[in-house]
Amino acid sequence: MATFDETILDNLEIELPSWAFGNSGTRFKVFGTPGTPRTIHEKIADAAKVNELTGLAPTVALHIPWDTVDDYRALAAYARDLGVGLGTVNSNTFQDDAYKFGSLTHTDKTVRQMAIDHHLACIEVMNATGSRDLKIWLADGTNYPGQGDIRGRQDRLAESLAAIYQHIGDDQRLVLEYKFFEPATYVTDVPDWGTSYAHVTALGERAMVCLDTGHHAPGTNIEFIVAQLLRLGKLGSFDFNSRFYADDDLIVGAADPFQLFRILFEVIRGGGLDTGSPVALMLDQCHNVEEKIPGQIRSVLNVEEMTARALLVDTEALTEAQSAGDVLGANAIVMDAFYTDVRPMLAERRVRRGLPADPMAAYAGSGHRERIVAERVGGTQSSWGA
Ligand code: AOS
Ligand code: ZN
Ligand code: ZN
Repeated sequence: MATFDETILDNLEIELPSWAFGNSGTRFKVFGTPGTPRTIHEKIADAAKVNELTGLAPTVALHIPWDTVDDYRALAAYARDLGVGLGTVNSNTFQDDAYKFGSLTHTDKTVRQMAIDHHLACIEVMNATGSRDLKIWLADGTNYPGQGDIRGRQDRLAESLAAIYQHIGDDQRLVLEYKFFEPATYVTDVPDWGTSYAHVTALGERAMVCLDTGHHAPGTNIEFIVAQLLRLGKLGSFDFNSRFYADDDLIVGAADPFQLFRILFEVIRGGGLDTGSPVALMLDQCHNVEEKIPGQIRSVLNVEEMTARALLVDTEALTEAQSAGDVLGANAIVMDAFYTDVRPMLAERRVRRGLPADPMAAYAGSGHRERIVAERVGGTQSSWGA
């Protein structure tokens, strides 16, 4: 069996989004799942279960205000007791009526200030939880030509981001996510990596780009963007998921495992998984019809599996083939790694580290699902966006 230095796998950490454990849906229907968490505490407990069985998911991302509590220090202590930490804090300026025509880009200074203040409140949460990253994704944009002044919106965005960035602590970062459309359909104010890059570069060192794999037009070469951002030192984090059509938020690696392999190959190539790298890996997914805890287990295993395959690329031979102009030889080296079944090796590695060889089967046989279904009755199940 092919082997490689396992340090990168040892260091692999994938943050889970609290909202993945809540019920979510399409525009048409949110199907409930029995046993769905009713509180952020139950969401954290579910995330801790994923980590317990995989050893891959030591932190949970929060979403404010969905995960609002009175005492964030106590919440961080609760998470610690379950063996996980609280990670990225995600802001939300896409639910209030006030934001109908924009948040950080709004023409009305009062609305812009309200959106800025929300981010400052998120930084306060980070100060209490010890979180490093504030992740900003904006729904801001317009639907019709003429509806807004494209240039003016960029100027206001830059100003608002600067007001937020001033409050980012020395050990904290602001990561700005881009998305090419939705909910806006004509102009999105942060539509692409270039726009995000321009804004975070203007802000300073502690501002970076967040790349959500589902936020690109079909056919986009995402690994090129990864390589470029790493080269520029501005790739801060990933929101992993997969897509068939739009921003589907499906299980990472489900739609196109080869694309995930190519992305992870470039991450490794650029030092993104080296010790001390600034690149944070997160999931940003919704489980509409499948079970949520197994959905998250499957997701982190997919990332681990494609990382292992990417590590198998014989980079020395590849460089030689590239320099020799051996097109098919170079391609074969990459494909050989991609086609290698690393699952037996990863199962053996898990056992060596005191983890179940097959975390999916371990969960199914643990009785945990039956327990939470019986326990979590009454109250209101959490929903994406509720
Ligand atoms: C929205 O499309 C973005 O992917 C966000 O990162 C994320 O899904 C959202 O903030 C979760 O509510
Ligand atoms: Zn995202
Ligand atoms: Zn998204």
